[in-house]
Amino acid sequence: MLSLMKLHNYFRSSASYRVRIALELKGLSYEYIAVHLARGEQKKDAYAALSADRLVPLLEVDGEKLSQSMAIIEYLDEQHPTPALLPADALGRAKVRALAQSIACEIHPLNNLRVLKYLVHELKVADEAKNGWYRHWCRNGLEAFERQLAPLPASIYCYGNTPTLADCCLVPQIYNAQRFDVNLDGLPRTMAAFEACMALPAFQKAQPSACPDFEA
Ligand SMILES: N[C@@H](CCC(=O)N[C@@H](CS)C(=O)NCC(=O)O)C(=O)O
Repeated sequence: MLSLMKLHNYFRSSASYRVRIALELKGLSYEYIAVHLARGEQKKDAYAALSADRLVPLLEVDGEKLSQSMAIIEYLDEQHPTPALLPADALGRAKVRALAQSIACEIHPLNNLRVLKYLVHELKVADEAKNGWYRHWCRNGLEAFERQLAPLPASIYCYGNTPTLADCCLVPQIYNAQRFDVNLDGLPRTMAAFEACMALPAFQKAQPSACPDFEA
């Protein structure tokens, strides 16, 4: 008998948010286990015993522990193929993965909690300069994302008319960008895809304000 999946995550973590979206899109139920990143719970014994990288998300499934949001989402997509989060053709899959990785590999690592903390605590960067760093790399990455979308055929979501892995990555990034007051003007296709996603119940259920550990 298959056990209930457990998602170790944090309401504000964008990598966790990606996985929550994928789970909701696929209609998969899971146990929500909160790891309070701001209190450093990811480094404490209980979580460190589970997670080699001390990062969220971590998905426990059938006695296995899966890390890295993109790997988790692709695992879910392979195990539960409907609705598909990657196109059926190889070219389409490469394009969707490129969009997703533009966010997950280019923007997110530079603006991660531990990177921002290192800037402030070790390099003694002032809070405003740290926020400037965040805004710079986020805006720069989103402009690149918009340039990737521009030549694609018109579509409701990032790629095509059903949500894909790219949308799972985009929505949390825009949520964070809004928190840090990043200028989102002049990104028409990016923001149209974001708005279209947020009209869907799956994205609404996965959003931070709907999480059990949400704090305003
Ligand atoms: N590439 C990883 C990134 C995971 C990650 O950086 N998670 C952040 C939250 S979004 C985290 O756990 N940060 C804890 C810390 O920085 O100490 C993924 O996609 O899962």
